[in-house]
Amino acid sequence: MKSKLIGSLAALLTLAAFAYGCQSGSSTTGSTATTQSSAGLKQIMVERKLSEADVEAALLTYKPTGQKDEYVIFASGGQSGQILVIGVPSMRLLKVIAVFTPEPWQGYGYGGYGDKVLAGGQQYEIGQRLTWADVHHPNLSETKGDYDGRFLFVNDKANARIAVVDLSDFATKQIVPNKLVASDHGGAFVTPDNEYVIETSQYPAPLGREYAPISEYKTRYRGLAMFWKFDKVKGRIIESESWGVELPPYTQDLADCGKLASDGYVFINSFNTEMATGGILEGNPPVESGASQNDTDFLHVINWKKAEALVKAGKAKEIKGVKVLMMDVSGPEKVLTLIPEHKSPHGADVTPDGEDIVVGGKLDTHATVYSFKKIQALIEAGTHEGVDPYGLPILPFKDTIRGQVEIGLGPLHTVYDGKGFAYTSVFIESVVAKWDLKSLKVVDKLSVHYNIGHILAAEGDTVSPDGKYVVAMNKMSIDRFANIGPLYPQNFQLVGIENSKMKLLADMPIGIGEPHYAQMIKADKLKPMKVYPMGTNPLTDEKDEFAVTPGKERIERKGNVVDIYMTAIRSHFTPDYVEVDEGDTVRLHLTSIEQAEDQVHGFTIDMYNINVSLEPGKHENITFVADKPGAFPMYCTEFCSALHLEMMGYFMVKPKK
Ligand code: K7E
Ligand code: CUA
Repeated sequence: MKSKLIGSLAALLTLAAFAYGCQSGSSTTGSTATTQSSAGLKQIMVERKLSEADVEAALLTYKPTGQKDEYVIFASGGQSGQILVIGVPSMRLLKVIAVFTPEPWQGYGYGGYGDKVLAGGQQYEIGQRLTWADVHHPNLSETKGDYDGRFLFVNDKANARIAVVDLSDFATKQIVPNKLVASDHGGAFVTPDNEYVIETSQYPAPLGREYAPISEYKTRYRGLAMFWKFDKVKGRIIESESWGVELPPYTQDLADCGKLASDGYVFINSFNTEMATGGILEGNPPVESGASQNDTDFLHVINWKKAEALVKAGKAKEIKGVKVLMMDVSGPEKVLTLIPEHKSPHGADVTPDGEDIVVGGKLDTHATVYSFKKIQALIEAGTHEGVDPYGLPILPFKDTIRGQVEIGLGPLHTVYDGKGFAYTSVFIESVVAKWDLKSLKVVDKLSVHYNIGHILAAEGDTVSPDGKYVVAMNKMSIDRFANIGPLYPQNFQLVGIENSKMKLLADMPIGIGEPHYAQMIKADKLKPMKVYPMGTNPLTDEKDEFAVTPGKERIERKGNVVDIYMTAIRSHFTPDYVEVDEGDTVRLHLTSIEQAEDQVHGFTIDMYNINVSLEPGKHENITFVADKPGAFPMYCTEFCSALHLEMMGYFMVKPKK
């Protein structure tokens, strides 16, 4: 057994040598160097108990220093409120983008531009400052149904917010709070040309964040699909041109946008059409069982292009200044239609050609494949088998589907390879199920470790997926890693899907929050800047009016307002000595006048909770009250040069007499 294994390892190494253009030949040609290293490798395999499959996986994923990844994943950082950027196939963490949570390295939320982004995401009328988020579904911007590498959108389930990240500098630019709903889940999904970023609610609540007793759940609680208008040139959501579609108080879950054949439509699965509200102490069943009584829930189908036209025609009602198309309009106008789904489903995933919508069974062993053509024909013909309590038409289930796939225990989400196969995450069974989109038969299953939630594919949500990798986003990792206490990391597992059998290639523990979805884009589609044009304010993407040029550094006082115009360059700040009086308002305008790649400075003042990152060319405006007297060192927080420690100064606050 062992010798056979080692024999094929030699063949594998030969292949590897060819693949990497190695000049030293192979064991079959008798090169001494390779023979010695093969012998060494054989020994390593034995000592480390590595199988041939392990070595192959290592060869397929290992990136020697300097070799770059082919793909980049943008993954939800879960409760961390951030986005993880991961290289594929190496599964190396490249960055954590600060989004909803203050992040010190990027100087996000410690005095600089990030404070303003975070402030934009607050609901001040509610009076609570939010410093975290439950990040679920990052989605890349699209042009003609293909990732264009320009922007990234993500939702905060807990507080119903959407964030916009600009991939020209990988910085969060905008957070928009939803004024109408109390939690979201079906977001952030984009329309194929990114006209809209979609956010649909999860747990129903009175629209506009009002109070209504739970006994009025059926009459006053509602869901909502929000269509956030996106301006691709400015790279910002335009709140005033955004609108919503009222939904019944079922618990809307995952959403996906139609494309190609189904362009112009949105699909949202749901659960709890029972409208259970819990109340265990009052003698009611908990939501988990109350919501699982009916045999079916509803797939919601929204014709968003028609909804948009109706909103523009003045058919919407204003709630808290937001235009909302109500159900008494959307039902009769065939804008909102329901289709039965098997009980408590999860995931609604449109195929790359837009023809089918796959809904995972969750509590059912099937995935249901709905046919868009059939759905559309029924809607247009006005055929329905009944209406729900809100007057919304319900299509006959049997006439809407192309079939059902017997998947296994707990199917959730489905992604595609663009070669005719679908890959469904199967939570309870802890497998990835690969199935044929034509025959609707499972053709391969791969065990993953453990309890896979989402699954993602290379270019997976585009009209033309790449079919090279999928990643299993596993919720549990029980015996996979060194014990680090009772809070275990989640586990991303890279799976090769180029051959008929799936192959597990690498594990990546995720030690920051519980991630949900992620998307994977070809790395060469990302074209971020390497340095900022001199004096750029990342909030506006423009040269700041207070940008400081070398030689123009100065301190100006008007009354008790002190303006400090400061520059940073290796290895000093100018000015490096600042004197103010206790109680003065300090407005620090700080420009990095570096233009060399990867020459980053930071800036902090002792005891003032100020810390900004100064990438080359970046400008920051920091305003604060000098309310603590003392002699405070200010210094550069990034090891920027041999004289980095010398890059410091004093910020003097003279006490009031
Ligand atoms: Cu399935 Cu919030 Cu996308 Cu997680 S959701 S698994
Ligand atoms: Cu600049 Cu350290």
